[in-house]
Amino acid sequence: MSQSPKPGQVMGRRGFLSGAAAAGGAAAIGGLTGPAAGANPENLPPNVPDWSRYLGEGVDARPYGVPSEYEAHVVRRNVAWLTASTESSVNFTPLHEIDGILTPNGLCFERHHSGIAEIDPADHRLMINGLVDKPLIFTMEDIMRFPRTNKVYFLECAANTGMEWRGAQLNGCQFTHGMVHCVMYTGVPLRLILEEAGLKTNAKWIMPEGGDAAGMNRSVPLEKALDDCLVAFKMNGEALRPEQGYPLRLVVPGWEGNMWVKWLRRIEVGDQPWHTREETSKYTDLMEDGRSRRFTWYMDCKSVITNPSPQAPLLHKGHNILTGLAWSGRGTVERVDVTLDGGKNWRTARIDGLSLDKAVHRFYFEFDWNGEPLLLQSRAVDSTGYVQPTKDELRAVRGTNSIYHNNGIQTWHVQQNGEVENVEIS
Ligand SMILES: Nc1nc2c(c(=O)[nH]1)N[C@H]1C(S)=C(S)[C@@H](COP(=O)(O)O)O[C@H]1N2
Ligand SMILES: [Mo]
Repeated sequence: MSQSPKPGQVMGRRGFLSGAAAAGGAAAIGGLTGPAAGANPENLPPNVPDWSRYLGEGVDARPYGVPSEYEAHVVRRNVAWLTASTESSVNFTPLHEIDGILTPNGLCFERHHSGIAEIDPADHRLMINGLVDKPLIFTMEDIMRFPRTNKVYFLECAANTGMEWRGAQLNGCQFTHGMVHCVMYTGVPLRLILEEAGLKTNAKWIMPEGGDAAGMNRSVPLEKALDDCLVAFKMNGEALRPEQGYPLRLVVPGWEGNMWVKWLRRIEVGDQPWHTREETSKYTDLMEDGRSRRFTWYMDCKSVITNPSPQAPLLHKGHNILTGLAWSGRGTVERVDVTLDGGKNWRTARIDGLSLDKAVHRFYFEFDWNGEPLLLQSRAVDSTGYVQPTKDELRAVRGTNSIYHNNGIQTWHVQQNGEVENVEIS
């Protein structure tokens, strides 16, 4: 290898992969063994397995379904040292454990400034005030009598991958890229609600505000509010989870997650931006020359290989599946290219499933592995023709003072034993 990878900080060894008995049929690579290696021979053919000998649980056992006990490792995880408290903090979607384009509700990452507000929908109100003909207060029942629509959108926190600006840090795509989720929202176009109140001719901006203790608020230009924003009450068919803003959240497609106000209680209409905390001291980046970027709303095109990755090592030689996610706040993803050798050769991956505007796209690349070290990267191109940059290209323009909006190309180093590390190459 001509490039020398700089390893990331190892956090949390993959304990769930080691220690399994080597009884399975799968050939283990360099001591790494998958779940098949831990099989109980009594359950294997030609024996009749345990679960075929007894009646199972009845239909009254699980009024609200939960995953199999064998999937208990598939959970959101936080990184304790990142924040001083868990109430003003973040956890991460286990991207290496999911497939397709939709994130299951219970696995959507959470980002709160003041913990999860627990709201009784009977007591919840949405107020519209400011530059409107008639200020209005809606109940949840009022909201649900507006015409509604269903849309699949990704939400990405602007701080996703923010820890990687100065080099490889966190060992796992869950931690480097897990501040993204993608669900189907059911909600009312915000335009219909604003029109109900009637906009004054000098109306130019709105300020959505949350009902949590943070009362989190942001300025959103009226053009965007009238274009594709939703006031959503359902995700993937069921009520929003409390973590995601139950009973009501703002959906701001393609724009940074911070603007998607949860527990939405008020929208003020104004003629200029408010310059709230979340768009001045936070969610803004300092450039090399000391000036700050202002109103960086769009989430630019980005991709990541989720498997293999540090939490999902290669377990077999021969046929293997590489997969990952790509998204763009400016449209659809047109193409994803992948390299196994740190960028010497690029091949086009197969985008599979739906290609929806401002939603994540799933890509696959089937390959054969002979045990040689690999440097994996993916590079996405969106429907505007924008090409995902390298991290060095980003730094050349933005410097190294940034936290937010890091959409640079990620590198994973696959070692001969199948273990995978977060590295950077230049
Ligand atoms: N009211 C309120 N809305 C909020 C927040 C918050 O703390 N309070 N966090 C914001 C941030 S920074 C992000 S990235 C997204 C996270 O949405 P999620 O928790 O559904 O993943 O919600 C946004 N909306
Ligand atoms: Mo965020």
